[in-house]
Amino acid sequence: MHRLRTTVARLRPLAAAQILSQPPRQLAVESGCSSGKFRTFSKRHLNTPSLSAEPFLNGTSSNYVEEMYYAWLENPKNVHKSWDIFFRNANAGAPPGAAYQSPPPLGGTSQTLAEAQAMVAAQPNVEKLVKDHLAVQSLIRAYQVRGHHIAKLDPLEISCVDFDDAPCTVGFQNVGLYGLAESDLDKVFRLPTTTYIGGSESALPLSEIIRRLENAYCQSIGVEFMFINDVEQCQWIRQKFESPGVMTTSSEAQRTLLARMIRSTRFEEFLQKKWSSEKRFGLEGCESLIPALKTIIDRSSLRGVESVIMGMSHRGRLNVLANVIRKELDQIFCQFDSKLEAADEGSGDVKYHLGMYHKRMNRVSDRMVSLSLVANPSHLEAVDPVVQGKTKAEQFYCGDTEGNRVMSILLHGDAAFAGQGIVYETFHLSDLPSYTTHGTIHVVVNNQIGFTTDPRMARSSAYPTDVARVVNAPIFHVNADDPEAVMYVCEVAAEWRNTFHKDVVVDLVCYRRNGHNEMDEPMFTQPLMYKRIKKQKGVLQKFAEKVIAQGLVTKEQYEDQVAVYDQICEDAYTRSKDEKILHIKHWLDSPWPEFFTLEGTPKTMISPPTGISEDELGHIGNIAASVPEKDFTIHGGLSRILKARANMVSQRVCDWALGEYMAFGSLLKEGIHVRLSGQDVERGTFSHRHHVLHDQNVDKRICVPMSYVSPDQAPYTVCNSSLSEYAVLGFELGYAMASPNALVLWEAQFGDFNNTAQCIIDQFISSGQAKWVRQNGIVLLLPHGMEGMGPEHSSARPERFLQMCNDDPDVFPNLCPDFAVQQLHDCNWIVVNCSTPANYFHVLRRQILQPFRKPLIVFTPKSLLRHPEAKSSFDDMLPDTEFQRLIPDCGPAAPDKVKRILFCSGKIYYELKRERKNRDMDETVAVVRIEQLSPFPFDLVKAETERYVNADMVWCQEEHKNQGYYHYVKPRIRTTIGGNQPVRYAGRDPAAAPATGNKQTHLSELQRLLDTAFDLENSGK
Ligand SMILES: Cc1ncc(C[n+]2csc(CCOP(=O)(O)OP(=O)(O)O)c2C)c(N)n1
Ligand SMILES: [Mg+2]
Repeated sequence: MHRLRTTVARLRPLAAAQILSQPPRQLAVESGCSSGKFRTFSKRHLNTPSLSAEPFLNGTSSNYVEEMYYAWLENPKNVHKSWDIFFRNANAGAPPGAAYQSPPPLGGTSQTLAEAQAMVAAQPNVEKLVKDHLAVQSLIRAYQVRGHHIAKLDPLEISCVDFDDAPCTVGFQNVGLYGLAESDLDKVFRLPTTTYIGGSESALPLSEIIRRLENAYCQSIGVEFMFINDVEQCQWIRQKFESPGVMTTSSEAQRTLLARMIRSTRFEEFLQKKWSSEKRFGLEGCESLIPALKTIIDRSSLRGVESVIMGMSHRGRLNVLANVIRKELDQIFCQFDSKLEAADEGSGDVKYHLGMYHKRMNRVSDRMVSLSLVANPSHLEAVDPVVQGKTKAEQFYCGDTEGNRVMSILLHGDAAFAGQGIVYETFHLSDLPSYTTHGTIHVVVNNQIGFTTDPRMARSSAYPTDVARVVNAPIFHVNADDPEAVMYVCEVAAEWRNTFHKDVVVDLVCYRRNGHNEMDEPMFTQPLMYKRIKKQKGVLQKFAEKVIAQGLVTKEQYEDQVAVYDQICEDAYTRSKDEKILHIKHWLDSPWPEFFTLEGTPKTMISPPTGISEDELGHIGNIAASVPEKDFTIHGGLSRILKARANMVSQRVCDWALGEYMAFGSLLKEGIHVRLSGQDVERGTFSHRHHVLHDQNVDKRICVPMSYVSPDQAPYTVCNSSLSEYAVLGFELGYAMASPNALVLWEAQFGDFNNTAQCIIDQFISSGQAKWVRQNGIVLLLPHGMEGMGPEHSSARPERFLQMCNDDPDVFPNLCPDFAVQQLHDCNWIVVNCSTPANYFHVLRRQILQPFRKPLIVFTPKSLLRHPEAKSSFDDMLPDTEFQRLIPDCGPAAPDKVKRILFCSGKIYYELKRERKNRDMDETVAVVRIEQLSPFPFDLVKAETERYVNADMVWCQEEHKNQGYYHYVKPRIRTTIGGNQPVRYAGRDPAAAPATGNKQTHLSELQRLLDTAFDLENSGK
């Protein structure tokens, strides 16, 4: 009783506040109602003046009146006589304020209105009755909204979630408004349709109502869901948690749970016993994570899911690999052997970062399920969008348009979930048509600490999970020391995901028995918490004692089960000693078996030609210039653009957009799926692309001409993204992971913005293959160029990409016959700055036709998109043409007369060309374009330097000296020429910002650098 009173007292302020804060709602009439489905109302009676004028029909009371009204509609005898009269009067059109008549006594049968009125005096308590019902209804709602505040979620009972200080209690005055007294506890109240606590009963005594609500909302599970706008979804959740007896666990389920808890717990104990001084980021304190994940997978498999893609950080990762994905234990154990040599090239990675893919039979569903855990870096949560992208791609390839066959599970730490912005950015992809994975199950290992920082210092929200509320995901908090509750919550989460295809969060409130890693002393910083943890009985022990006491298993049976698993670990340990070599490739999360040989090497080292036929160029060009749908009105300006395209096609030339069209269109025709994603990519930031045409007269009617290239072409996806670089680039990287046979491109709005996705670039794109032997052919399109647009909108920071290239500046490579392909094969990524549409066309096609996959970074132009000279003839795209890593000077410069070779890359070429002409120096200066910066075309640069025997060498760039390409190319050119000659510099001075904001300064800087470049007397700086 004490507990009951406390509960009511704590919930009461909410009820009062709700009554005050809700706007008056008028009576409505149900237009269709069935059990389990919330009612919808027609407006028929909404504005009945008699109703709106009744003084008691305000605020939340209208809910209660609605309840009464439905009941009365079903059968007038269902409600008290007073309500019967009221509704009869209202329906008969009683004038405002007159519908209400004080009620007749109970039991009357056919009193007239006059008789009923005569009874009023005998029924002074009707108003109290209404008020009490309203109070009960508010109480029920209060439990649904805030029951989780008082649920017993924290196994340590030191909960860091302090609602007294949280804003949700601010402003709750008028506590007394709640108005229920202890004497009301035995009174029977009719239950509203917004609760399922009654089961088959429609009315219950108040004490029982509270008891059942406490059971549903205030035990080991705290449900946060009342912010969800969708009524059907709210009702679904209520039913799952309120229905009497819904959480009882069968004996069979308990047995399975016990077996899984044993594995989870003993696995960590085994590692601790064998490698006590090794970091493993153990799961102790949250052992129920393993049965939780297994339950989610079981349930999802039963619902038809065939592939589950997971992402997680360090905590419990080895345990998940062993007991969820079922990586062979010996393979895990041998990772602890410091003497094993690595079999693969590259850096490899620590054991708790590696990925894994495994297909196995799910014993519960008897269906095969593929499980993959995506390799991830230390950078917490960075893997989230990658997992989503991979999931989306797998859904795409198997035609799973609703997420029925492929799903993702993301695991999070409490500190990271609250602190890392990528979590929020990833949530915002969850409902976008081209990015949705149709619901992700998020599981938070909420051990109430992040390294040494406790939540009071780590977040400003009550729960670590509040970020999920932005997408209306229900959040199920659960005490992880109650494994049965955990199982139940996970079942509901899986059902939710597979019913509504929306995100859901399971917050496993637990603790961390050791320090951040097994070597850390947690008492330095969390003395009281750890004193408490030291006294905490392990969850397996508690659960085992419970089921032994229940008679589910005997103590001996339990001990036998433990011994059997311990022996499994011992045997695997013995086997692991036979391993001599560590193979990272055994830890691949996304194998491409048909793309590689069995050994995982490319099937050939020949890169096929990238040119296409004249017919094909003409055909694709015409598609690019057309509106292939009938009666489709495009904007007049766009008509002109398409007409200009048609003209170009008839003249056999391409501008940048058309070159790109030719690459995409031809690949699509060859069965290669193309996906281009990023901010405003459909039209193109610079209004040059126009891959999606919009009917000017019909809302949302669009036409994508690229989809009309050929009847049996691969699908083309072009999608404007959410305004996030980090999440969207991560997503596309994940998408590209799923298959080698797709051209996946991410375009930055301006190249500058790639740095908000820096973590994906550093941790995945540049180093992914070295760490995880996993190839990826993602393409980054980064608009770049100094055009007087200010410090931003200018530089995609080529210097950073080039600094991360793995080719050696000081070693001149062996120029074997297949040098160009070999070089590509060995590099970590390819960096290009194409100066012609044809070269852009070839490099995109090469990306797919080459026999391996490497990330491709393309610095793309802005002003060149419309530059009259930046056009390519069809001749440069025909079958015998290819990507030019270096474009030699093609003017009249005679080798022996040339005094200077100006090496450059990108758009500055056109400025140099113009200036050279103006200065009449075409014969004395050769301008050589390095189109593929990395891997560096040593062979072609060598040929150029040998051609112009009397020339000095200058690197010319429009970027500042400490930026751009200079520091990358200089040592490589010097290595090429044997260090005999200096490589001088013509460009902007070093600077902190990438570009000036002053147009005049921009132009004078440009002129200065051109002056330096062509000042043959002064040999540069
Ligand atoms: C982006 C990032 N910042 C900092 C770190 C260093 N770091 C590793 S684990 C950790 C604490 C994480 O806490 P939590 O998310 O609660 O996970 P737990 O270790 O408690 O399971 C920190 C700060 C990191 N790995 N990534
Ligand atoms: Mg934590």
